Amino acid sequence: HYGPVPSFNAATWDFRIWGEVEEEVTCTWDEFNQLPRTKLVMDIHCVTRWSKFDTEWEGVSVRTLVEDGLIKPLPSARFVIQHAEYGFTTNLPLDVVLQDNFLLATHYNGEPITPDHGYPLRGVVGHIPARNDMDTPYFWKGAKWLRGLQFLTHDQFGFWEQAGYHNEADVWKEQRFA
Ligand SMILES: Nc1nc2c(c(=O)[nH]1)N[C@H]1C(S)=C(S)[C@@H](COP(=O)(O)O)O[C@H]1N2
Ligand SMILES: [Mo]
Repeated sequence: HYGPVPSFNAATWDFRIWGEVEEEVTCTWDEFNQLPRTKLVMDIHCVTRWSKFDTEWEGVSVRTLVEDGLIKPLPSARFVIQHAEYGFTTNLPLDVVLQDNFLLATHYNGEPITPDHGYPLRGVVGHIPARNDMDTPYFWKGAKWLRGLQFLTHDQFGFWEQAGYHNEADVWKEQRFA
């Protein structure tokens, strides 16, 4: 990752959802922890040619939040930017964010995600083998130290994408650079 590992203060941390949604939402760390939780076991694949099998993640599913009416994307919403500490961003199509393999993850293999890997919250994007209608996404397009989601009508490159990394980053095609 780029830059230092940020510190976390539960009293001042908040999570914000804004943009192409019916209502903007902000929640505190306590409120975030009241949200419905999901566990997910999946293989992760990186565009740099490594895989890790049967990884277990726990956190909050954006799809569940939408199904429960806690997030109401407008019909115009088609892309999502994850916003993290220090202004780091990364962009994904909304249909990827709404897959059951996308999680706002607090735990990895039963333990809170470590500071280096995004404590207290990181976006996790992974592949489910049955879903071959969709590109296998780019595990690295998950923001560590995640603080918010912005819904957009049009795609807008994030930090690494602006720096010349491939926007789709299909792992099977090894799409590293644009
Ligand atoms: N906030 C933040 N998140 C980030 C990045 C970053 O620079 N800042 N880099 C991404 C990239 S390029 C990678 S490869 C992974 C690295 O995650 P890891 O340190 O858990 O392996 O984090 C992703 N998320
Ligand atoms: Mo990376």
